[in-house]
Amino acid sequence: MRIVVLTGAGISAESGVPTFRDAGGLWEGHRVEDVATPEAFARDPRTVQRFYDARRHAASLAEPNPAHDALARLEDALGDDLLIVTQNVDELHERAGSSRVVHMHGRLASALCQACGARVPVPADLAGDPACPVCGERALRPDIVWFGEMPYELDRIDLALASCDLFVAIGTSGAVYPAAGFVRTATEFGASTLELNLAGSEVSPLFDEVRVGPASVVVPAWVDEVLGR
Ligand code: BV8
Repeated sequence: MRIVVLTGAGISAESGVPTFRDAGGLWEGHRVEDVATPEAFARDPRTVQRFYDARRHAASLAEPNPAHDALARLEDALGDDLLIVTQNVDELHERAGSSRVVHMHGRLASALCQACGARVPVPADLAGDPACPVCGERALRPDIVWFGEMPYELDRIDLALASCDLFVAIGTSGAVYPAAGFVRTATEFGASTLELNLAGSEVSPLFDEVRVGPASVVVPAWVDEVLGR
C-alpha cells in the first residue's frame, strides 16, 4: 500500500515546539506579516533573522515524540511506499529515524545564500550575518518558504499524491495552501483519506475518516493498525 503522510505543527506540539495557531502559538507572538514574508525580511532583516535563530535554538532542544517514532517505524516497514511531506521546519522526523521526508516549507537547519543560491547548513546565528561558506558573501537568509513564496518539491509531491492509495494528514489546521489542498488532489486520484488531529480542522469534512486525539496516541495506534499489530 502506498501512503503519503502530510504533517503539520501539531505532530511536534508534544515535543514542546509551539504550533502557529493554538493558544500561545508562534504567530501570536508575532504577526505573520512581520516575520514570515519576503517583504518583512526586506523591511527588517535583523528581526526576521532573530525570529528564526530563536526558533532554531528552541527546535534543537526538542525531542521526537512517539508520533515521529511511529512514522519512522512505518518507513522501516514500507520503505519507498511511504513518503512524509512535512510543513514543519524542525528536524524531528529525521531525528526519529525517518529518511524519506520532504520539507515543503524549508528547514531551520538550512540557510540559503542570496548571492550564489547555495543551500548550506546554518553556520552560525544568521542575525550575525555570517559569510556564505561557498561564496563568502554575507547574504545568507533562512532557507524557509515564506508566504507568497513557492513551496519546495511540489512536482514530487503531486506525483506522490497522484499515485498513493492512502493520504494521511497529521496535526495540521488546513489553513495554508497549497498543502491544505492535498487532500482534494489525493481524493481526485482515488486515494482514501484519513485525518489525525487533536481537534477538527478547516478541511476535516474533506476526509473519509477523522480520528481525534493527541498525535502521540493516535499516530502510533494507526501505525500499529497498518502494520497489522
Ligand atoms: C504559495 C514556514 C504560490 C514559515 C509556512 C487566499 C486563499 C488561499 C491561499 C492564499 C490566499 N492568500 C494567500 C494565499 C497563499 C498562502 C496561504 O495559503 N495563505 C493562507 C494564510 C490563506 N500560501 C502561500 O503563500 C504559500 N505559497 O501559495 O505560493 C503557489 C501556490 C501553489 C503552487 C505554486 C505557487 C506558501 C505558504 C508557506 C508559508 N510558510 N511555514 C515558518 O515556519 O516560519 S506556513 C506555516 O503555517 C507552516 O509551515 C504550516 O504550513 C502552516 C500551517 O500551520 P500548521 O502546521 O497547520 O499548524 P497550525 O498551528 O496552523 O495548526 C496546528 C494543528 O495541529 C491544529 O489543527 C491543531 O488542532 C493540531 N494539534 C495541536 N496539538 C496537537 C495537534 N494535533 C495532534 N496532536 C497534538 N498534540
